[in-house]
Amino acid sequence: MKLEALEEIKEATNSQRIDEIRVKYLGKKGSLTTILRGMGSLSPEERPIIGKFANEVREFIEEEIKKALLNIKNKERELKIKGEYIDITMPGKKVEIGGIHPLNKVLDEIKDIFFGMGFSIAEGPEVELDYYNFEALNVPKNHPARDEQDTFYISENLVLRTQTSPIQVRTMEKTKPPIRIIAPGRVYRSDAVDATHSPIFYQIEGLVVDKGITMANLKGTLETFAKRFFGEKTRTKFRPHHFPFTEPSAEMDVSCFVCGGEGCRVCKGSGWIEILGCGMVHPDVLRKGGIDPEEYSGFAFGMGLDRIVMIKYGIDDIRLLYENDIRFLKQF
Ligand code: 2NL
Repeated sequence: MKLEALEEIKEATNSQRIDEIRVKYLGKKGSLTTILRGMGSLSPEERPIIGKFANEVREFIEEEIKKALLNIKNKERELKIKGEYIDITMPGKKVEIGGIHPLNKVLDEIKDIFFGMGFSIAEGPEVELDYYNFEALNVPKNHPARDEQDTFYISENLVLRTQTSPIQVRTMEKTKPPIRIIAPGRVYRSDAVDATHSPIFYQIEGLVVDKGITMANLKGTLETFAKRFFGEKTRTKFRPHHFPFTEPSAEMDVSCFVCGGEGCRVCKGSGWIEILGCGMVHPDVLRKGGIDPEEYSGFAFGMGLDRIVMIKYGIDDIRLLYENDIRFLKQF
């Protein structure tokens, strides 16, 4: 039995097996225990001899089990350490860092240019009262501009803003001139998606109100912006236009920053690129903003950020700005 137990202990490779062996020989129903129990039937002469021998066997098996367990524990520890081994000479995992989206990159540039001219940023809600989006901007309920803009209506008096002008109306209500703000933000129109239209896009508007503001201030400010953004050689051209909220109104073109005005693919051969609309704030709009047009005057402008980004980088499809395709975004 001694040899049989020894053999089994030697073959055991884990502590669970050792436990089984212990139960088999030394447990309550184990073989050695059975022998010790049977001692009652032995003669008084045999008893001490067999007893002594059985005890020796028990001690021997216990000792072997102890040794085997120690051995197994050491092996298990070794294996565990091997499994947790770290090769500190291996190159690290590369951490992918995101970039600034081209819309935000260009927005940051434009903000910086206007910060440099003393403007600050104003913000407002994207879900806007019909009053601030249309009514206060000289666009009454039956005005054709409301069809043109094909607005998303939340309810009769609540819309997704179609421009960021409502921010400026709210600013006029809250603050006394001088006002010098730009109002960037997301705007909405119920347009079908194609290469040049998206129902969600971005606008940057600006508003200046003070005593004695004239068209000269408008031109100076927007020319400075054009030169800082497209390059010092850029020339500007103001064409008469119409907006319900400004009078007079104009659109500003910049000389093509690619060909310098010669005519190329970017400017479609004309040498000029249209980049924004502007004008002197209509007296009725000032009045609705709580500002007396007899005392103050102002100019305002608005541009589509998406359009500017597309012109600047030569992007021919607006959808690229909203699909979040890494292969596209990586380039900026
Ligand atoms: C365009 C033209 C424009 C304005 C926006 C404005 C705002 C107030 C008062 C008067 Cl509160 N005007 N904004 C003025 C002229 C043009 O946007 O083509 N945007 C993409």
